[in-house]
Amino acid sequence: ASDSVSAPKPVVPSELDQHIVRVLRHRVGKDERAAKLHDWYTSSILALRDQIIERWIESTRRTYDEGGKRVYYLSMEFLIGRLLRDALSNMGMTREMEKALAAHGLELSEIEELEPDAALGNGGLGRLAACFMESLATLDIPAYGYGIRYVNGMFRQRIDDGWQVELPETWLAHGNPWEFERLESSYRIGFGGEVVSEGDGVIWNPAEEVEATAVDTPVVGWRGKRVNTLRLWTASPLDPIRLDAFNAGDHMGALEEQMRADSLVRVLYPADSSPAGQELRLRQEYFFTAASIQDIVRRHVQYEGDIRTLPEKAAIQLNDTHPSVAVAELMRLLVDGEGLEFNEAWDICRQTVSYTNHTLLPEALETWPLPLFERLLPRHMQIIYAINSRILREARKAGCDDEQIAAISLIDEGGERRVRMANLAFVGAHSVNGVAALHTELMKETVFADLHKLYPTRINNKTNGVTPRRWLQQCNPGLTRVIRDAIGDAFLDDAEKLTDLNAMADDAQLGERVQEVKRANKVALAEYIKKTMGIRLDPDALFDVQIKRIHEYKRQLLNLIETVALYDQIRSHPERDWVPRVKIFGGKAAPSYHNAKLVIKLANDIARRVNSDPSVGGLLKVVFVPNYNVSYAERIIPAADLSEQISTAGMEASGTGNMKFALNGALTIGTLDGANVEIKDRVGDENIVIFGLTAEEVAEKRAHGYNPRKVIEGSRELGQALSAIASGVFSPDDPHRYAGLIGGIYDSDWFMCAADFDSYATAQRLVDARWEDPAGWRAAAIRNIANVGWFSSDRTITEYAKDIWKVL
Ligand code: 26R
Repeated sequence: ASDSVSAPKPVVPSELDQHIVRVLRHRVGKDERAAKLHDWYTSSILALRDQIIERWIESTRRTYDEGGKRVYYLSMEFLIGRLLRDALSNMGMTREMEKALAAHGLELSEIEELEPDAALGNGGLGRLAACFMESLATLDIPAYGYGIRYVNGMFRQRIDDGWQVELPETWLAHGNPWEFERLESSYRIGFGGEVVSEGDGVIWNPAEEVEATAVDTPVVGWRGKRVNTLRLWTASPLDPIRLDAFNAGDHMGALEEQMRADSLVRVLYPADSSPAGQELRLRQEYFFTAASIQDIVRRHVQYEGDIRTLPEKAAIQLNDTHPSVAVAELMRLLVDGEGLEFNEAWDICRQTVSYTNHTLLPEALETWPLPLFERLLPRHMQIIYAINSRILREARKAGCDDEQIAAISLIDEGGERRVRMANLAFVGAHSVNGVAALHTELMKETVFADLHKLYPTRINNKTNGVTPRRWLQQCNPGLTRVIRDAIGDAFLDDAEKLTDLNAMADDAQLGERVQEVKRANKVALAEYIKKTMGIRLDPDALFDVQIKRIHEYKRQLLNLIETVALYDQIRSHPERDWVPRVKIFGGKAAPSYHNAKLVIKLANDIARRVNSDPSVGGLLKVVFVPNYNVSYAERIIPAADLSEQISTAGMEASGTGNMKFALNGALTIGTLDGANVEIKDRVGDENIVIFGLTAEEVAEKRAHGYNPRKVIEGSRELGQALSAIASGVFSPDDPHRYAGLIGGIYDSDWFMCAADFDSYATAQRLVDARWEDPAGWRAAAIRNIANVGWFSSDRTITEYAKDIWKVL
């Protein structure tokens, strides 16, 4: 009350403050007194953006003047999240913005909350693309990200009575202050029709055409040295309305073209398990790939005049096979457009293109029915046949037998004939990389074994990384401060300098400060969960977290079975001094993935029962947080004590959450899978908890008969937990709900939940024991932080730049 009578503090408006007010008036059209929070939000971003644009223009000029090679990162997904905090921090303007907003009685944190998550991706692959964009700018590499400007990105997840419900996310509803539409950068994209020969060449007459128009978002690197461009394509019809049809009374038919164009950029495919068998997905892939390749070729010819120097000036990286058709599209432009000989075009293509594989799961390897491909892209089909005959002749000459030829072919001839996008990307690229050491070795031994024999130097490894700006500095300012006080600022520019912490890992004072920050982060998360879900969590309990897409190979089910076993144990032995635990789950299931959705329901059923059981006395709490996304990850990861990375060995290509948790001082419980293997090598065996079968042992069990029933009979704890779930203890309203899910473990257990259970449960009790020694736990946490700087995406991108793109 005394505030209202005392005179306002005289504040000298800062330059940024004045700028924000000018923007508010002239671009948003509001007076300070009438401005709503959202108007301030828009004005703040626009004012910041003005500063970014200066650097952007400067970066573009420099690239042009230097005439060096540009990197083009083609990706169906960019899982960016929010940009305000990231841009402010990288521009070094956070304090300035806080002050400017304070002058109007506003808090930056509340403005930040208004920004919707740009969720133009499913999970790991999309988030990796976003980290890479930030690192490319940080490392001052001229680069463009190319993708689709989806109107509806990842769906919003609601939990209704424990079940996942999908709602459309309308991230563009209030406009997007970050983006610029570039009407001058638009291209015609054709579909269907026929190919006719004309003289020496051929002409493709598409039956249908849409226009792709660029929408650009600036990507600021650390310390704002370079600003690169994320170029997302939007679609429009050549003819927005057919007036003849409209005037004849066919009002819907008149708008058909508009609707066809809209559908191309309408939704992100949420299916990250099943092959998207839909024609629309192939259309989306071709739409954004063709626009990107045309843009690259046009830019090159405009600056250089000669298409034959393309490999010296452009490196095109394919993020998985989704943009594989780039190989055929580039060949088409070189042969049909530029009039090059096939062989010369092929050399240019291979020198320019490279491909990253992100999964070995057979069901996620893209293939398209040949009739569909031929109908939609008849000229590309011809080119693919031409490439195939060349490759198969090469293979024959190298001595391949029929079986090897069949495996190498771009066409899968077994059953319904299909085009193999992975093989197309492999042969059309000079580099094919995996995303973790183990994954890369498995690529050589499994999916690409025969191609690898034919081209033994092509496969290489580039272990994934994450940007330490977003995943340490921005999401965990408390920890960042503690580290700066301990070892100085050098780690801010080189994450590998975090190793300086090793010398202090046992320092009690540092341990205490790290612990204080962790506790504060846990309190903040607990408050948020209380506010949003009404569940009360004890910040002194061990926060045990598994957040990622829901998938059988990621084994949320194994974690849940162990949770049930622990629940049983606590109830049978209440006298033991149990370590209080909070089990936090989060993640989305593909809408058509039945078992994944059932796992979400199971987590919620277990949570309801456990959380309301007075006999566990608060020693165990289970929470499934709804709508897990990038922003939620930024809240949860700094508050985690234990990171669950428990995929069936050999199935998780890399994982990147694992890196983020370790960087924020969580200990990992995990299998020897993906990048966990390399995390273990770096943090040391004593600072990580590894359990379970190795990839080799999994393969061997699958090949030589594995009897899950026998395993279950041999483990009382496992047997009881499985029976409890299967018999409806957690689903009294529908006792058979989980009979099928659990039956799958008895019958086949493809993902080895039973095989790994005892080892996992034992590992969890070891975690408890370690938690009882707080000083030891803190030292291990510090050793994790100290030794995972290598997993910075700056290191990953430096390797791509040197080994694949040759730009450093
Ligand atoms: C074909 C289509 C439906 C589809 C399949 C699979 C679309 C998207 C995916 C997602 C896959 C390829 C993915 O996200 N892979 C993840 O890539 C991360 C970054 O390399 C890895 O860390 C992670 O292990 C891997 O699952």
